[in-house]
Amino acid sequence: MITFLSYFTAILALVFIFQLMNIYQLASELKGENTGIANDRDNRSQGLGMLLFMPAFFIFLLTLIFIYKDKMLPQAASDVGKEADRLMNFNWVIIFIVFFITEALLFYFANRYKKGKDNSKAYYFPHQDKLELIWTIVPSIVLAVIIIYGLSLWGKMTGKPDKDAIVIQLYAKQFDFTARYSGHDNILGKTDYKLIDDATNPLGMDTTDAKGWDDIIVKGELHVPVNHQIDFKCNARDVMHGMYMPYFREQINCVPGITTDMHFIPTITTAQMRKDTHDTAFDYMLLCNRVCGAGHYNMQMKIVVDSPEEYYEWLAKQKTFRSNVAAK
Ligand SMILES: [Cu+2]
Repeated sequence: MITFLSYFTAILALVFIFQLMNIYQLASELKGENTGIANDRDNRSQGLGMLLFMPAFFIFLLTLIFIYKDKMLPQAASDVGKEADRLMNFNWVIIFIVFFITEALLFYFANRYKKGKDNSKAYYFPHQDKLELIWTIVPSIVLAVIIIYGLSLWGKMTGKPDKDAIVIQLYAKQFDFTARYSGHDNILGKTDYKLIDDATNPLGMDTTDAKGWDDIIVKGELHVPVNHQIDFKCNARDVMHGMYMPYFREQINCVPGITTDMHFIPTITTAQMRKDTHDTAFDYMLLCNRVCGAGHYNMQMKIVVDSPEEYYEWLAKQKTFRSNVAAK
């Protein structure tokens, strides 16, 4: 009822403003003013309006930023995540400097060069090489810096992982994730899509490859140790999925037929994050962020960042691929 009333009031207010404008127009026509052509008074009031709008616009924007700053990205919980935030902030600083300068000039010029009383015309300024050179070269250098900075971070995320990085396969399908730990040898066993059997071998593991015997397959939640590099190798069975871990600032596509690779060091345990956020139910999540079908909205997996002791304790309780096969 209240929503209806507020919509109704808003519509009435719009009608009121519209009618007020009609009255104003009719009154000026009666007074004999030609309202179709801007006169000197119009030009001055519009110019002043431009000047007043500029600070109002800036204050509005800065207030919004101040009010909603807590709603920006959550705390980064990985080594590369912190760097990604630095890159993001670096971009914001550049964007804001350019934004404030260009917007201020835009509104200032609109007033400064309004049509004057003497009907003077603005100076026609068609071309100047020096100016064009400046506004081409300066943004090119700034953009090159941003791109090189971004590429170097991307290289760090997707390049060669540490030698002792824990290798985990993330297998995406409609509509869930499966994690496969590489076990003692830290090498994932071979797979082949032709061997996939939903009931007995959902990842298509090649049982003749001994490297896969100690692999550990988990669903629902995956554990990783804090301060140790994790190397995620992503695959997809059916369509493209997304591997998205917002707190670690990690995102890469899982594409059928190829393996995509991303690694990072988690720096804050789940327990610590629960303390920091004052949220006892906090959990890191792996989410799919490619619209992959009807169940996409619910395609996720919990990530638990443990202390090393907790991690190895958890890992020891998981069944290896071979012991699982033997049990069947
Ligand atoms: Cu998906």
